[in-house]
Parts: sequence; structure tokens; C-alpha cells
Amino acid sequence: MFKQWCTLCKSTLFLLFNFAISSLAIVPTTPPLPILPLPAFSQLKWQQREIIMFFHFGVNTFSNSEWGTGKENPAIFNPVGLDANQWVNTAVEAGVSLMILTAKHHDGFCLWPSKYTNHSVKSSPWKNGEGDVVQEFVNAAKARGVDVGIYLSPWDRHDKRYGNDLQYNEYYLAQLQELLNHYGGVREIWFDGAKGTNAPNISYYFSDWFYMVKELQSSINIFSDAGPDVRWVGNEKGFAGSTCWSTVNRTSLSIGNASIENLLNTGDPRGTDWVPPECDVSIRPGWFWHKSESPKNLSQLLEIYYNSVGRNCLLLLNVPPNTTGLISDTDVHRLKEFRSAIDTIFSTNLAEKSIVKASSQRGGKVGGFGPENVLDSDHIWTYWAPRDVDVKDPWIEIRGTSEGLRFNVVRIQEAIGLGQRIKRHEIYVDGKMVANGTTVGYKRLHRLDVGIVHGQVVRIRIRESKALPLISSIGLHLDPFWQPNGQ
Ligand code: FUL
Repeated sequence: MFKQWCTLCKSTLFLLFNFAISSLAIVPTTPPLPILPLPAFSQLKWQQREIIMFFHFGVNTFSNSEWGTGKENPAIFNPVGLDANQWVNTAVEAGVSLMILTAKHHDGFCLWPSKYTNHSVKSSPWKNGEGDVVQEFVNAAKARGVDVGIYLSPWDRHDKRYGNDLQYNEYYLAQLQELLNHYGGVREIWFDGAKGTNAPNISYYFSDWFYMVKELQSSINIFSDAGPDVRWVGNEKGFAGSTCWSTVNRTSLSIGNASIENLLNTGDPRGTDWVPPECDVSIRPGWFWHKSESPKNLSQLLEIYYNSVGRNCLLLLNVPPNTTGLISDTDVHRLKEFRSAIDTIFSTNLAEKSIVKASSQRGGKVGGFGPENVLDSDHIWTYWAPRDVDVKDPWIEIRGTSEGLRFNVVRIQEAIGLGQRIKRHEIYVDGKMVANGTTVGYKRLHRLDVGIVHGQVVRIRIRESKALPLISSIGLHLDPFWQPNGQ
């Protein structure tokens, strides 16, 4: 009897104990509310690519020109050694996951055998008119798991229908259907805004084009001066504004409008649309290959990298195939140098073994939003969030080990999945300001003007923000190629 009584007691105590524990259990801290607008899934994927590649190729490659007249004889197109696998290998080695091909440039010559014109590869001697560059490009990319994008120039200097709104828009839409229906998944489409001053007047039916594109390809991003998914950065130097918002009002943008270049470059903190900028630039002076030109040097490419990827943008680097149909050795070599330099600088985070402290943290020690999140490998969904009340001057700091911290590049990343927020920030080393800036966005890189600094404590202060700042990653790096003031 006594034994039974004891067992009953034990189980009652056990139940009471469990009940007490579960009522004490910590309720997980929820993530903060987003600040609209937010990136769409495909825009978030796009942003994380960082560097993508452009391939300008066509009759201009053979006529040594940049803007063909449209009168080129297709007989000049004969890239006897064309090997799209070599293009893709070059891109993969450069760390590129998306390649965009000029299926048609302003001269109107089509790199695929379009049913709607004879001004294409089918009238060329290449593969006796049986070739299809778009197909070879797509096959090679697919074989290495690289995504593809298509450039289809709206301005067409060859086709007689250009100038007649209805006929040309029908022609253009027919070609869009060919390209987006028959070559598998396409991740980006480029609607170029260029048009010569003497070109015939024409209205492009952008709404029809955009709807058609989205109908045919679900994961595609549409690029144009005005988005809707990705906007032009406003120049062809590969430089974003030092203030660079992914947000903008689409109603303020239009295609082929030179007066909005500054707005495109910086975006608008009050913008209600998420349309991040893409920085297009060529590795050579021209977009097309010219015998007399050579690729930019490493320090120019790094400058471009810091001013594009390091300013919340994507770098779209053009690498033009030559008349043989191959990427020239000089360019292949330069790209290898470029990739290896980026890896040298960024593959080590000198802050990695440091202690991270912050002015406060959402949900306290166990909330899951602690400052240590800035050192993990997730640069979007784990982040440091200060407490809601910590609005005045939130800060986060990296405390070095006994040897201290020695670096010349600071990387800051915002958790843009919940919106872009930071308006102004400052960086201090042992209490002395070494850099400051405005926006951060997906990635902000500060290559320090003072060169290498050596200190114990690196503090990042968020001086102004649209809402509580959410920082997903911080890196301290050493760039051996950066030598300001003859250092
Ligand atoms: C410009 C074009 O006119 C150039 O030829 C090149 O294609 C560049 C990417 O866009 O608007």
C-alpha cells in the first residue's frame, strides 16, 4: 500500500514539475516587422550572385564596330572555332552563376535561326547556316549548372518593320516567344534603352512585353532602365552611387531617359518599389571584341568591384568573344587574376575569432538576434537586431584577441530580406573614426583611405536608419592590392 502511495506521489510530482517547466518555458522571440518594399524571391536570388557575365557577340565582332548599321552582310559572320564551353568555363572560373548573351544587338542580326527574319545565323556561312549560337550557349551553360539570360535589343536597325508600331511590336513579341519558349529556363532578360538620335519614331509596347515575359518564364528578372525587377545603374562604368538604395518609385522612371541617370545611380529611400541596380561594364573599352583593344588591369577591375558589389549592386561584367568564337587568352588570364584577388581578400574574415558586442539585442541573450549572428555564414536570415527601444545610436563592435585586428577593408551587410534600412553609418577603430558612409544594403565595402589599421576594437555605429538596423554580416579583411598614398 505504502509502495503504491509512493508511486502515485512520484507521478504527481513529476506531472507538477513538467507543468511548472512548461509554463516557465521561454516564448521564442519573433523577428521584427519588415520595412516595405521587400525583394521578391527571384530578386533576392539575383542579389546573391554578386558577379554575372555579359557576352556581346554578333556581326559587330566581325565588322570591328560597336553599333552596327543593320546593313551588314550575314556572310561576315563565321566564328569557325566557336566553343561556348570555353565561355562557360571562363565564367565558372570567375565565380559567375549567370551569363547573358546578346541574342540580337542594335544591328538586328539574330544569333538564333529566328523564323521571322532571314537576317540571322541561318544566312551565314557558319556551320553552313545550320548553327544556333543561343542553343550552344544554353547547352554549355546547362552542362555546368550556370543560369542564362538573354539580351534582345529593342532598337533594330535592320528590320523594315522598325518605325511601324504595330508591326514591329508584333515582330519583337514573336521573337520573345521564340527565345523564352524554346531554350529552357531564362533567369534575366535585358531590355536595352539605347536608340540612335536619327532612328525612326516608335513606341515600344512595354506592358505587353513585360506580361509576356512573366507568362513564359516564372523565375525571370526583367532588366531595363526602369525595371520592373532590376534597374540600370545610370552609367556604363560599373560604378553605383556611394548612396545606393534598392528602392525607387517606378513611376519616376522611364526607358531611354538621360535625365534620370542620377536617380538610377542612387535610388530613393522613399521609393515604394524594390528595383535594385545592376552595374554593366565591359572588361575592354568596347562592348564588342576589337583586335586593337585589351582588357582592363587588375586594379581597375578591383575598383569596379568595390564600387558595384561593394555598393549594394550586382556587377555585370562583359567579356566579348573574338572572331574565332572564343574568349581571348588575355581576358581569360585577367579574369583568373581578378577572381583570385577577390578570394585572397575575402575568403578570410579577420573578425572570425573575435568577440562581438552590441548596444542591445532583441529578445535578450536567448532571443536569437544576438551580435554573434554577424559572423556566421548566412548573410540574409540570421542577423543582429537591437531592442526596439534602442533607436538612438545602436552600435555593434568587434573585439580582437590579444594580437589585435589588422585590416584595410570593412564589410557590412544588411538583412535585406526585411527591407533596406540604414541611412548613415560610421566605423571607429579604438575610438577613432576610419570610415563613414550612407547606405549599406546587401553589401557595403569600405576600402580604408588610411590604409591598413591595427587596433583592438572596431565599432560600427548606425547614426540614421529607416527603422531598427538589422545587420546580417560583418567582415574585416586585408586587401594586399590596396595601396593608398603610396603605402
Ligand atoms: C548599350 C548599347 O548601346 C551598347 O552597345 C551595349 O549593348 C550596352 C550594354 O548597352 O545601351
